Amino acid sequence: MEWIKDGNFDFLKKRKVEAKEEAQKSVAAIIETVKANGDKALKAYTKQFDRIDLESIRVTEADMSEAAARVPEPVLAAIKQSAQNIRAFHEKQIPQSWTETVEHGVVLGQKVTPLDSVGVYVPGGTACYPSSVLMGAIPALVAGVNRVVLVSPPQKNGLIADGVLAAAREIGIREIYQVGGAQAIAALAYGTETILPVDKIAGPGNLYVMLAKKHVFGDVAIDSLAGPSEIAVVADETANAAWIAADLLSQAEHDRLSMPVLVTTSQTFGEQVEQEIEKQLADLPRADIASASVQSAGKIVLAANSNEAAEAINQIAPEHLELATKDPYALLPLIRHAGAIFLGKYSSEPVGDYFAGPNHIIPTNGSARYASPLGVESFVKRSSIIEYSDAALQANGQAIAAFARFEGLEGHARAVEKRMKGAVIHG
Ligand code: HSO
Ligand code: ZN
Repeated sequence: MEWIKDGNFDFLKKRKVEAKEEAQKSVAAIIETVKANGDKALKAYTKQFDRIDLESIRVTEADMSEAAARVPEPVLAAIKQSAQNIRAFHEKQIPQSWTETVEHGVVLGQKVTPLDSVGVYVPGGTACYPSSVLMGAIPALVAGVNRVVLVSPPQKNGLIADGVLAAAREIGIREIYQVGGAQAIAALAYGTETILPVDKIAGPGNLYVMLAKKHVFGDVAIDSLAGPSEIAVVADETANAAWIAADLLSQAEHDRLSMPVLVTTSQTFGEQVEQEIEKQLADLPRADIASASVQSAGKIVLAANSNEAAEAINQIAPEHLELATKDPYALLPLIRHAGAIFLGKYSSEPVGDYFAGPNHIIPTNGSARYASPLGVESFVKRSSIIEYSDAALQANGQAIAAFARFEGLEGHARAVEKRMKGAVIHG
């Protein structure tokens, strides 16, 4: 881990993974080919990238139930409980439509409508992510989205991971396609013979998936551009160094480019965590990935006091933040930029990844400065409601017409004045 003792956060500038032009070009080509050739292109790319000859792009009901039957009972029970917790949390987020009647009987309001259709991308790769099925799809279901579709790359055995299918089955998702990568994003955006296009694409993926989402944005909505996982921990000497080291490693094991950061007021504590990380890496199954992340992006920031610690966090704007200090609630008001905030010594980050209820699809790459975790509001939109009465039009018509004429829009002015009694100047 690199120590930062001078408050210099230049390392944050290197945080963005710059996409090579070559990758961008190949993503653009994949998208155009899927647009032109549909299912045929999906099968060809699946053969090329996943080395699978797809018989059927859509996962069958039988595949789903067989997959679920292969998942151990305690895991199915955990998926079920987790889904309940996630649903309960997200139900509190449902935005309500409202109208109000103001002066002259004018009615103003907002009508909230769920999106018609949503595609959730579930990554494949070195781990399998049934938890991301729940986190991506449940908010859309709670929002009332009619059609929630899942796409995920097939594994070496030619099928989507059992746990992913079991999680989808648990929450009632039946429309699943075994395609991944940029080709899956293109199919969701533009449709193929088998896959009808969706209105919004959500969920994390690798660099190609991210570039593809960026490419199709505008033709279809996207949630965000997720980068590698990040965790920042503010801890003082009252924290348990072994526990904090384990939490940092939990995110480091996601990706070689993940960023684990410790911010502490105690040099001794920082040194203890550093030693613990080395110790725990020794028998961590994904030590190769975790140690690459620790070495390339791991930081220990030494802060003089809690104000400085909070300032460091606000500059980092981490995806996940743990406040493992004596009084985490005293620190909380100072934190302005963090995607998910875990308070106290028992709130280990994976509690949130799997179980607590809040979403684990959270802004990365410093975007917690302006963005929020995925939620029900990601899957609804608002329509404004306006009803003007006769009295309101008579009272305000002149002002509206004057405003319109000032903008040089005589037609607008006349439309309002037509309805005005007495003062109508034009026909
Ligand atoms: N920590 C990841 C989510 C995840 N963790 C899925 C385990 N499974 C999001 O940053
Ligand atoms: Zn995680």
